Amino acid sequence: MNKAEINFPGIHYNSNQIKIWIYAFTIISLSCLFMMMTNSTAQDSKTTDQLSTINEIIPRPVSVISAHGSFTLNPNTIIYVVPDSSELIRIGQYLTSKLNLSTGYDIKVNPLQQEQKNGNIFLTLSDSDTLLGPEGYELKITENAVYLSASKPAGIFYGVQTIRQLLPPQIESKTVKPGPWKIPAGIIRDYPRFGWRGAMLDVARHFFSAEDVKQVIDLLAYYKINRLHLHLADDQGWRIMINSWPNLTTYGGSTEVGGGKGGYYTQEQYSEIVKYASDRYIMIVPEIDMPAHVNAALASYPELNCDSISPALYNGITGKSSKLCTEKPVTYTFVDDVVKEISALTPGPYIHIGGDEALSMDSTDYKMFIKRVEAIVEKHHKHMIGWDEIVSSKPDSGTIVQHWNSRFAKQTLQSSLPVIMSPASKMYMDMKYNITIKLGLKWAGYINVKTAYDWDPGTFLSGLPEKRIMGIEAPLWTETVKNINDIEFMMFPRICGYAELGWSPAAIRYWDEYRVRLASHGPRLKEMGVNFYKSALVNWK
Ligand code: TNX
Repeated sequence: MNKAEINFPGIHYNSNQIKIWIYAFTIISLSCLFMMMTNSTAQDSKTTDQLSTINEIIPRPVSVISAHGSFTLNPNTIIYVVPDSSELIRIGQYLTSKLNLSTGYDIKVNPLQQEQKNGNIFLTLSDSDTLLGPEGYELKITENAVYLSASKPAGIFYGVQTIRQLLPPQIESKTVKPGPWKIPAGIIRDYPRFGWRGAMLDVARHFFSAEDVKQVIDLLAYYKINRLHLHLADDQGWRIMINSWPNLTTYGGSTEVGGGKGGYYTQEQYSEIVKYASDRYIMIVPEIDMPAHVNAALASYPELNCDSISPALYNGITGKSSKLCTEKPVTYTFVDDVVKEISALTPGPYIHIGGDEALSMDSTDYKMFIKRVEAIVEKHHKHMIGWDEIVSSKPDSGTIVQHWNSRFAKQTLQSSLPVIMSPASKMYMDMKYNITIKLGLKWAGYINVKTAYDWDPGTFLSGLPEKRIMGIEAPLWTETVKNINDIEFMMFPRICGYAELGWSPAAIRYWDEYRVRLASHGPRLKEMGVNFYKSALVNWK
């Protein structure tokens, strides 16, 4: 039999036919193999994408391009800073302070040297990319290195938060964990929608220590929030030492809702908070509420009362109809002293004077008072901020209005002032998540995690042009909130959503996608020891 012939019973092939069969067989097997490979690559990349932290960042970055592979932190990783300014070194050290605890490595911050081996992180300030703006950053991650660049240090700081979120959740552990410490490869370009991304903490109804406030600041920074408004005085307590009026704190700060011992910040402690916040690119905005919400001041100084008789300290939960005596000159000396001392302690350009709910005051008196206070704030080179009500006094163009109550929407719309959006029905973190929650109030409605997230501050007040919106701020009033555990429970996870409303473009925000990303932050918040509300609207990991 010819070698090149195969004979099956009834079938004969010559050598050419055999070649054609082998050829066809090879082509078919190769394409099958190729199809299997591409199919599995597609599936692999789908699974890695789904698992990859690159799709878990909150607030959602403007643009994310993921690539194959990942960078791995190792004991020899160095963080190089360019230029080696003290500010960049500080940000680098902030990052190492987070990384070294959980990795157990001793990662150091160095100025850039000539030759670097693979495995390092580069923090670089550069003017070349003007599109990123003052808070934006670009992050390139390859298998060999991490390159973070920005035009301002704030951008580097926000990029560092993204790096933390790209690492596994255990990176937030305070004790050494095994790793591996992988950062998925890709390119992220990112910058905020609004310049004002705030939270507010009421330290007057219940007092919280400087340590508690710092804990809140650390958590806000993780989500790229850049303002912390402190509500420093109300009926139930005055919380910041004013050297020229010391009884405000020593007496007026000596209680809180429920009759606890209250407390106050010394000027040194306040300055420490300001510095701690500013190192995390958060501006402190101090508020002294007036002409109403002032029982603590009236109780501390009889002369601030029209009848020169001080009321008792107040530790109830509901509002009191307290008001400053607008006819007395001493009232304006008082306001001037307070604004002067707080302005001197506050590097930020804003003083919040409240101005809300002066229900027991004649409206002509109210408007006159607010205008006089505005002049005092301006004299001390600050811009005044006030709640909706101040609009009736026709403030100057440098003044800012904080929108809280829909009753005043029309008035606020009709002014031409810049607006900070804090609509109570969406953003009041003292509102209960739902009917089952013990903490909190409900006058503005229940605010579950979806209600808090699924709206757009840009279109909420129809007719308000986006250029008038400075940004957003989520207030936490503390009539029912007693300690840091309560603060965390009411803030988290709603604040994660507010952070995203403030940062991410409206066009890339969807509740159904967000809730999956939020679920992946459960383990992170747990590692950080945050007492967050495990909303049933989210399938927590
Ligand atoms: C309204 S918002 C207030 C606060 C209360 C809060 C409770 C605003 C300007 N005034 O004094 O603490 O409601 O939700």
